[in-house]
Amino acid sequence: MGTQQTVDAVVIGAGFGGIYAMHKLANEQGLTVLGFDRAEGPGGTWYWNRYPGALSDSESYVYQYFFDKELYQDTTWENTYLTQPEILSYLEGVVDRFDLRRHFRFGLGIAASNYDDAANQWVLTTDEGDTIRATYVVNAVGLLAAVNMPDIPGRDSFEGQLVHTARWPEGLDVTGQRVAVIGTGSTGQQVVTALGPQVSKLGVFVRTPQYSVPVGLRPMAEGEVEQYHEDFEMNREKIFGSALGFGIDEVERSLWDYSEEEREQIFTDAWNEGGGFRFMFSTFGNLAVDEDANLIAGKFIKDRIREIVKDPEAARRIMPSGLHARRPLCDNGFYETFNLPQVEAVNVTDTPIVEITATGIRTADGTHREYDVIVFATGFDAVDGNYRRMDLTGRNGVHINEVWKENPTSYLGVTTPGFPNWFMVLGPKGPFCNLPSAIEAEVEWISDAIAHARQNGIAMIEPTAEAEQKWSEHCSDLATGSVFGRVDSWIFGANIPGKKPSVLFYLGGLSAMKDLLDQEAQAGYPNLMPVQSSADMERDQPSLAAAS
Ligand code: NA7
Repeated sequence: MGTQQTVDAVVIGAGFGGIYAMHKLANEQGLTVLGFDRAEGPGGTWYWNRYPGALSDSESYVYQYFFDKELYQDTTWENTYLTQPEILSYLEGVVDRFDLRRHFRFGLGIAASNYDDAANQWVLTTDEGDTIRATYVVNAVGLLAAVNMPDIPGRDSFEGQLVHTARWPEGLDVTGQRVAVIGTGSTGQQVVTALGPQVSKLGVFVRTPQYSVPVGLRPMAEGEVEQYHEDFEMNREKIFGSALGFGIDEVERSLWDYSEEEREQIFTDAWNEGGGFRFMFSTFGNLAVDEDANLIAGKFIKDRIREIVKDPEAARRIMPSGLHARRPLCDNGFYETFNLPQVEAVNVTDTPIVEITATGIRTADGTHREYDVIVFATGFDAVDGNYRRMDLTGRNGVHINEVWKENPTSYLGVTTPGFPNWFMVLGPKGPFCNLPSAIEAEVEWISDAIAHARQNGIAMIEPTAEAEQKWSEHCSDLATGSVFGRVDSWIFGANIPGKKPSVLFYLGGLSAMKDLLDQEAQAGYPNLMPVQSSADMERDQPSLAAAS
């Protein structure tokens, strides 16, 4: 029989979202809060993704919290981008700085979140069977955290080491070994680039080659960090006032207004400066909406690949085609890696993987390649994956998988009807942008909504079904106009066998999202309903605005 405890709030997850939510609720509002994370410490994504080469591709001065000027100005950056150990150490530092560790139980997950209609409380069950009753639940469970481990025949018979990049064992050193990497998304590109020079043999199993540009990793120039510190307010405004939150110039100019030479120059400048989002959004304003313009950007990248990769057959195997409409990627020498004699590209569309054997990988052409280590860089069941993996029921015992049967929905990415006082950080249909900034905006809204309800004596709140439906439709409309919706990728949930593709993001941008959140709060939460009990839901309810 497990223990039982009652608190004001539970925070699930101790990454960027969970840490800030804990600070807002425990430190600022003085609530009793318990935090849980299956990891043995804080960090979220940056705790788990310890694979060689793991790097954020938002610039260092951007990939930060902005809620505390002193924290920002006390933080220093060696390079233009942050490695995984640097981000992990930053987040650990934030936890200690705000004395948050004592609220978290690490190494312990939440297996079930069930709403108790009679008590108007959430009942959460840990992996060890303990229960916690809470008035509020903040889910900061990670957008890219539910690991996708494809069930390739023979996978479990491999006698070497088989690892997923998001579960890379601390200290695993593959120097001098024979390694296979399956997958060439953002993660696969980073791990391939890092391992290429270290290993004796590297097989890169490519299924859908992607467009990538240089990241632009370099040491900070003298005085550069100090300048970012000094410009704190300006940086914050630039990031939160932009669509993407990457600190880049988001241009509106059309590619069609420039000559071929001018376009080439603009693309070359962006290529030399570095950054996947810069290449896509700071060159021309129509690459994400106009297929023909997009293909011209793609051609520029393909030309660079042909220049960089010396062996034409290797270049062919990793050559992207079609629209440049997945998450914009950037790398630190991915294409150059294929010039190393020990690196081999295997295109699994040409020659599919038939099976993993005890000693390696067999492809459809009959070739068997031997490896000591197989790395799955196969991504995540993104956005809604972690919710669906929980025993999660709202009012009247309805499971989240039932509510999200057609597609995962939300109101403003943070709440959903039927789940009172239950909030999501980076839930479905939240903004597609620099994630720490989206997290910060969402956590502040969640915390303010909770404070507002408490101040007004409202027991439970949840969005109206109408508000959610309108939000869903708006997200779908925006997705229709974008090239991103025209290719299969995790952005639309199209990377997991059996998962129904759907609109998982709000493509209207960070600043528009923040404005909408602010408007909802300033108007007194007109789209949230106060709920006293489930019976109340049967009656017409005034909105929170009317109640306050
Ligand atoms: P991604 O971007 O989803 O990439 C996963 C890669 O794994 C991609 O190349 C997939 O090919 C490949 N994959 C997946 N399953 C298989 C199988 N069964 N066989 C061969 N290849 C496979 O995940 P990442 O971790 O790289 O990045 C996710 C985000 O995390 C990233 O954008 C950052 O925001 C952080 P496919 O393209 O499906 O053909």
